[in-house]
Amino acid sequence: MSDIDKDRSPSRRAFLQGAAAAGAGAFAAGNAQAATPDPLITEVQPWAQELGDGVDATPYGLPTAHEGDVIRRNVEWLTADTISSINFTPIHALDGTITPQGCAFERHHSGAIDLKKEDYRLMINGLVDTPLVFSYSDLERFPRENHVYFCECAANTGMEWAGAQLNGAQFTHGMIHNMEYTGVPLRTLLEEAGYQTAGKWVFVEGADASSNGRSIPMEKALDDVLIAFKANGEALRKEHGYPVRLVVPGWEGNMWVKWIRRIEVIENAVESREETSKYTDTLADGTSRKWTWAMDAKSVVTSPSPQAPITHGKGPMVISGLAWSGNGAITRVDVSKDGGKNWETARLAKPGENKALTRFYLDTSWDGEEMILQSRAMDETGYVQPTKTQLREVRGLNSVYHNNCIQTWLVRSNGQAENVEVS
Ligand SMILES: Nc1nc2c(c(=O)[nH]1)N[C@H]1C(S)=C(S)[C@@H](COP(=O)(O)O)O[C@H]1N2
Ligand SMILES: [Mo]
Repeated sequence: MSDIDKDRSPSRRAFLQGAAAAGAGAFAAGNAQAATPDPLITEVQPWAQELGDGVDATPYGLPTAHEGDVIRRNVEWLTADTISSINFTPIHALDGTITPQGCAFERHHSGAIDLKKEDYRLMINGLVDTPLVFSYSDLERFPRENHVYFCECAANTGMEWAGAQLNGAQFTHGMIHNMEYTGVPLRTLLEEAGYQTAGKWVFVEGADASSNGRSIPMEKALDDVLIAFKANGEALRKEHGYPVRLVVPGWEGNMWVKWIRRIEVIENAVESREETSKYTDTLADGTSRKWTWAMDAKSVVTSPSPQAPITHGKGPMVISGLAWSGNGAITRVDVSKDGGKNWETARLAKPGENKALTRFYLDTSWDGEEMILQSRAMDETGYVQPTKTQLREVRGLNSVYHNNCIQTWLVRSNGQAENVEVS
């Protein structure tokens, strides 16, 4: 057993000693050696001397002002304006796996539109026996399902191909969110319309100006695609496609059409559109790969990370992060503190779920030394997340999309972290 292994489950006593030694006031009362009494323990505080807010102070609750920096952020130089743009989920500051809609990344090609339920229509046409138009309340009459899925933009981590660039997990890995969707399987609606066997694809489009038209193979459309109208129990937010969006589990975000208004059953994929060909992947030999739909297994340490430095001293420490795979469930995540030379298996907070985020923890101890932190995900297909070098051998340096390489954070002895590369 290495020293690292021994340190993995610090005893409660060791934990308390560590905390007292680091000067944590909360333990002062029980510690004979503590010199100064902690007023937060010994004095009656202002919030205990007056009354708090009554109910209904905020009929729809907001996060406390003390968490005001847990927000989506945009990188201004990435796009010309905020209309056709993207922002990033503050994954460095969240825990668990569900992304609150209020801080889930947004990606719009022509802005987030305002569409009322009453004005909402969904048409199914093309190679079907009966073309149909559904209103919002029509959709509510079909048997519905609940599923948790991640949605990752194909461009997530796309700025990191040529070198470590953006300094924070929010910016390198924050084009992702994970919500519990309520909706009707697309299969149910296709069956209702009577899709014909000649139909090999569905062409899906949104009600916004960009329409974001995409072709999806019929096999996927009949498998797990959802017509979703709720996320995390409540209505979709405007920016995520209110009142109805497409959920395409495990596949790149651009296929998850928001404000979905039409589904056409077709024989051949629509390829003429600029949008459909935009997401090709450049390969190292200069050729391109046209379709890459599933998001391969990936992970990132969210804490510590550049925006979430270590603020405590030596001793017990929780390293935490997220892992996911568009091809199924995460089965294992390993963490390295020395740039990939040695690996320790992290604890999954829950068994990995199909095409959903998995939270991992390494309950460990920090000796105050520099760390070169990495995480490596494995999924149920046996796939192992590649290193940056391995991925570049196949994809070169000029790719943008589908970068699922192992991320490296250099954590300095002062607790500050930065985005780096190891060879
Ligand atoms: N109608 C429509 N759907 C859309 C888009 C869009 O611009 N218009 N953007 C797509 C892209 S590229 C992504 S990554 C996801 C992002 O979903 P979100 O904004 O809910 O995070 O929506 C997709 N669906
Ligand atoms: Mo995207």
